[in-house]
Amino acid sequence: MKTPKRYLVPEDFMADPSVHVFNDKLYIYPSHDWESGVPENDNGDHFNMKDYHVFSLDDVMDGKMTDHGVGLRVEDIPWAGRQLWDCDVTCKDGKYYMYFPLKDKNDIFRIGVAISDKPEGPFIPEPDPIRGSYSMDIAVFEEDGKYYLYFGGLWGGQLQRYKDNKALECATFPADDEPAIPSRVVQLTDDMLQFAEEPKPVVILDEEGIPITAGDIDRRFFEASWLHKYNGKYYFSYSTGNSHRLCYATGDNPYGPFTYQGVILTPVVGWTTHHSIVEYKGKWYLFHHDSVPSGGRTWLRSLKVCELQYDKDGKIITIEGLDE
Ligand code: FUB
Repeated sequence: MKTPKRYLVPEDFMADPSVHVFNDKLYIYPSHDWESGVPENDNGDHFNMKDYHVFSLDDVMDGKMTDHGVGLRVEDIPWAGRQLWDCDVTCKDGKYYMYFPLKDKNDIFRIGVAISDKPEGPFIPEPDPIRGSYSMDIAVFEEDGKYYLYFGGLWGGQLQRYKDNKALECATFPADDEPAIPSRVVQLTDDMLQFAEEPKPVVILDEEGIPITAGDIDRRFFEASWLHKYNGKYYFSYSTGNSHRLCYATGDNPYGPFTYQGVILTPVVGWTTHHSIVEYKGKWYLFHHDSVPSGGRTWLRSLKVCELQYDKDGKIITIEGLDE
């Protein structure tokens, strides 16, 4: 389906939008791309982000985007090495918790927490990353006072360096006919600062109930986890990375397993694709990014939004990534 889309921040480069409704407004927490001069490679070194801006909006397709300025910067994080990638924010008891992936001084991705009294920040980082955290691309889903954190991504996201939540001596990719490396989900502690349990794999099954394999690159998880609920079902959505799609799978609870359903967004201009899905004022929206305004430079991405629709059976109607 071709659908009208809006670029949200035409004056700057922003990517990986995590979007939530707080105090009746939409708050957008993107990664902040910039021209750092780092050459492009499969490790993602060119995504050399150093701060986050926070935006809000109350009319999705036409309203003014308010830029609340910098919510967190890398130099304020005591354990920082480099690369602030996709974050997410949630609210508990009037406090706002930002979860962010950042490489530490040994160039290992860890997940940090930063706290604010307001959704727009500024966010004050905790002195250390979450114990036992690894990899990147955070999404937080809340239900009945429980907070579920989804994370993980392949290649530069370092997920292939871990198995059963332990670091491996060498990065290991499964053979093409073995189950794909899964995203992870974990509940947070009551104080929101640590993992309350061991992270669990987010298993995606095919229509016959068999785990999607590593060689099935059009359907397997790569990065950019997101969870939303529609008509009582849990929708786990993600990027397929090197096949450049946003796909989704549905399940009966936040841990899964989830059964593959289809493509949400076909490939966009640019290598990465990353999104969030949110309901606001009775409509559903897909927030994502592409590299059209930068002329295809993969590390300079622009935020976009469009409406997302379901058919009568709850299937998401596929959106065309290319507008022309
Ligand atoms: O923005 C850096 C990385 O690119 C993100 O963490 C991935 O999801 C991809 O969008």
